[in-house]
Amino acid sequence: PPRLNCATELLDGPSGPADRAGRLAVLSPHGVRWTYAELLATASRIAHVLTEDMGLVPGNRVLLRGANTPMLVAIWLAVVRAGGVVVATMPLLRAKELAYVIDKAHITHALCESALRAELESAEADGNRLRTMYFLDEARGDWDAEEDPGTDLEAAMTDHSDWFPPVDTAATDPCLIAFTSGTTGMPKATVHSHRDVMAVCRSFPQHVLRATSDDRFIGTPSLAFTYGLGGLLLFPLHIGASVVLLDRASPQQLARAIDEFRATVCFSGPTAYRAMCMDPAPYGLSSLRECVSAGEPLPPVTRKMWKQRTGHDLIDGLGSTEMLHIFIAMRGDEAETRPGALGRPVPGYLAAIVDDAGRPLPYGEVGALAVKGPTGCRYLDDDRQVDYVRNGWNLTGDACWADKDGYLHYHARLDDMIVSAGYNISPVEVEGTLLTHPAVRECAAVAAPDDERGAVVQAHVVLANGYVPSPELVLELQQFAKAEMAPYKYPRVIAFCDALPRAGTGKVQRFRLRGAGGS
Ligand code: 3SK
Repeated sequence: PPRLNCATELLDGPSGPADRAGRLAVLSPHGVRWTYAELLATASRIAHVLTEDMGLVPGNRVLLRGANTPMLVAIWLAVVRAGGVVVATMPLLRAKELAYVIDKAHITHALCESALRAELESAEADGNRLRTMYFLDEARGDWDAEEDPGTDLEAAMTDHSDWFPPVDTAATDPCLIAFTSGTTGMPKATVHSHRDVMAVCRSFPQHVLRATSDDRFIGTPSLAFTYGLGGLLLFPLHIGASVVLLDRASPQQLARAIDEFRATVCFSGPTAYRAMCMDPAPYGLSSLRECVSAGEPLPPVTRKMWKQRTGHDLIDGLGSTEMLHIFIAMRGDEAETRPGALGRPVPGYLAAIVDDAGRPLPYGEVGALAVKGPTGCRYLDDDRQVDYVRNGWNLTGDACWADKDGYLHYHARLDDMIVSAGYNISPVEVEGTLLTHPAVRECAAVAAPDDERGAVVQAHVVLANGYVPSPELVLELQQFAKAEMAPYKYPRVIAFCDALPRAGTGKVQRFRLRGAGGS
């Protein structure tokens, strides 16, 4: 429809609020259990605070800063219900990064968890442009208005009604500005509308995930990362399911919470799934029904380990902040017959593999992935828009190839491809191979400059428990890689490290590994 407020759709569902009022909507390990009626009441009170106490008018941009909690979900819905535009930020962002976001997105208001206020205050040190309120850190436990007036937001909420009529917005009005993780330069701000939000709710979850209102969602990605926003807010609420919000989510904490809450649908990344297999905690994970992996390429060995550990196949997905969510995916049960494939376009999206001039390439040839569908890239004020969208196709920056049945196979991020002595080497393949060696817990392959070959493959390796770095182990890993892949792909340089540098999204920051030493 031309008029649409997606927060209403998410809170009320297709049959109106009465239908789902008593169902559980959001839960947390700190004891919160809100029904849809309670979530609506909380979001309504916050929307009143925003509009009446903080002077928000439709179109204002509101910075959100907090861990994944029920309160953050209510705030997200409140801002959108009031016609505002959410700009959610990763909890780990420092003052300088926050200042960039505030400036770039023309933020006027902020709602920030009290435990995270210091960096926001220093981001604002040079001017007090924002109208800001703070809310309680979830780990402080249940909040009781009588005993503890809390911080500004909770105190202000008590004065307001628990019903806020949604602002009448156009479907094409922006409701979200999401920043990319900035692995290749300054983060880009992507703008998404109410219609975009509804479009992603009706594509991947409906056609690939096929969750129902009886499902209970859980997972690790931040709500500030659109992967987490979809999996842990938009998708469960759209279908009237429940979601467990984990403010801290190490793989161990995730495994424990899956068991404790009997979660059925999990959104996470390959590293967490692998860690749950490598350090098996005494949690059965038997409640799980569907598990989604995205954010980083899924190594085949991780898929296999997860199946052995849980009996379930992972759903692999490729998405981007620009497209809002997943546009290529494969259900786990298809994985058996399509080993190594990434998947097919999610219904609603089209994909093509093109050369530098945008011409389609034959099956089997590696080229740039181009996609189009109900969502697409709209950068805020950024020259890079013309590089991303050409002739209506979004160039995602991924290199893939397609087989004759229309399945796409992942090669690498275009920026990460390694060209060595004229060979085009996929770091994803090198990593996937090294990960099958028992000594390797995590790894990332990058190009290291080399006088003779132009570049060579350098692997940064985090060792599994019980292994220590040594020249012998370097040789062993190199021999192993040569035996498993065409020898020109083996890592000529190997560097051991304690952890890979990662962005708040969990993505490896390869730019920080290029040029870092090794043997
Ligand atoms: O950036 C990604 O990897 C991603 C994956 C799935 C959904 C959304 C995003 C941004």
